[in-house]
This record gives sequence, structure tokens and C-alpha cells, in this order.
Amino acid sequence: MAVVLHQFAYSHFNEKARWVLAYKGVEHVRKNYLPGPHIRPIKKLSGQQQTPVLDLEGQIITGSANIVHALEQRYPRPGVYPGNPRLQRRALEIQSRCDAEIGPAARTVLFSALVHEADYLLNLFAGHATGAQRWWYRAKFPLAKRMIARTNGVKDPANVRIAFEIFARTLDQVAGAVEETGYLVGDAFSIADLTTAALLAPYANPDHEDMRRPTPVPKRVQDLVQPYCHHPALDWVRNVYARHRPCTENVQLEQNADGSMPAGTGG
Ligand SMILES: N[C@@H](CCC(=O)N[C@@H](CS)C(=O)NCC(=O)O)C(=O)O
Repeated sequence: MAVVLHQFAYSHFNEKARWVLAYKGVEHVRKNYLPGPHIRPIKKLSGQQQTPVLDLEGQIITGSANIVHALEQRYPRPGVYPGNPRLQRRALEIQSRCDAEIGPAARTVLFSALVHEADYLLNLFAGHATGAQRWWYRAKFPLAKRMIARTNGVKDPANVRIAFEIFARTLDQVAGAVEETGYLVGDAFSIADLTTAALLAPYANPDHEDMRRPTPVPKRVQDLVQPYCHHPALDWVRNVYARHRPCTENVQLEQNADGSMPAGTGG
């Protein structure tokens, strides 16, 4: 039975799952969905609506941390959990904190601009889609936009302001924490670095095919990311990508599986 990652392209929580699969060299299929049309098939598959979802040879796993854990158990080498129990606890605490705080905050900050940029959103999430699928999504966008604003926390201006504060504070904390060894826990790469780097990757724009920002970048998005791009924490993210994020190999791509597009639009 195959390993299948049900995912949004580019998305930072999905990047955690892609990274672990690549790090461990797991051969798998990626099924790409578009935000909005993903809800029905993902709910049917997993009983909830968020991606990533991993089908690990028939076992359906939701939530990036659970996916990391299942892959760590099934494919222990190379490991992303530190061997030392104290360091492992610390790395897992950092993962939980990042998943709860910087993940949602970074997404809200980015979507506060992206929600107004339908074409760019398509470039990010539907780079592999056919022309017909892109046309279809563009036509449905006014409907999808409301759902995207709600699920990404950009409807409430107070939430957006808090997200900007968490984002800026986290960048400073990360820069301080990696100063000594270059890593967040001990002196080696772990799930703490992977999680933090993946969740900040949309701002670091690392030179990796899964997270490279498509160009041209609209002015609204450019104005949003520009003030942060030389922050030492984002230099660190690019460095972690260069040293520890393998290229994408052993992957078969599928776009908009399971009826998330109407019949006749391909995919
Ligand atoms: N805590 C979850 C968060 C996953 C998440 O927020 N996924 C977003 C994409 S980044 C999603 O699927 N959003 C669409 C929706 O909520 O319908 C994890 O670690 O996997």
C-alpha cells in the first residue's frame, strides 16, 4: 500500500510533513488540493478539514505533529527526535509551541495580504493545476475568499494585530536561541529546527522547489515581507534549508484528487 500525503502546495504546516518525508527518503504520492474545494474530500477522508493528512499505508493521520511522530516510529533513521530524552522533550515542546503560536500567527500575517490577491494565491497553491482548473478556481474565488479569510484568522483586525506581534517577537526569540550552536536544541538538527524553519519559510523564501516564492510577487505581498527579509532569524531559516532540507525526490504528484474539482475540469 502506498504512502499518500494529502496537502496544499506551499502551505507551511504541510511543509513540515513534506520535509520529514523527504528527510527520511520515504517514497510517496502527493495529492494537491485547493483551499476551499478541499473541505469536502478532506472531511470525507479524515473527519476534519485541515491539511496535511497522511495516509500511511491505510492509517489516516491528521495534524503535522502526529504525522511527524508516525513517520519517526515507522522510519526511525535518520531521526528528527534527539536521542537524549531531556533534549527530546525540549525539542517536542518547541514543536508544540510553534504549532500553536507562530504557525497560526505567520499564516494570519501572510493571508492578511494574500486574501486580496486571487491570482497570486493560485500561483502559490495551484502551480501544478491545469489551465481549466485555474479558471474554475478564479471564477469561484469570491466565495472561497470568505472561507479563506475566516479559516486564516484575518476577519478580525484585533487578531491580525496580535498575529503581527507574535510574529515579530518570535523572530527575535529564534535569532537569540540559535546564536550559540546554530540549532534550537543541543548542537544538532532536530524537529525543533525543522518545525520552526518550515513555519517561517514563507517569509525566508528559501531556495527550495517546495517553498520558493513564485514571481512576480504582488506589491501588497512584497510590502508585507520586505521589512523582515534580512532578519537574522530568516537568514537562519535559509541556512537550515540549505543544510538539512533534501530536494524533492521519490514523489508522484496528483492535483485536486477525490472530486475537489467539478467533472470536466481535468485533474
Ligand atoms: N495544527 C495543524 C494545523 C494545520 C493547518 O492549519 N492547516 C491549514 C493549512 S496551513 C488548513 O488546512 N487550512 C484549511 C482549513 O482549515 O480548512 C497541523 O499541525 O497540521
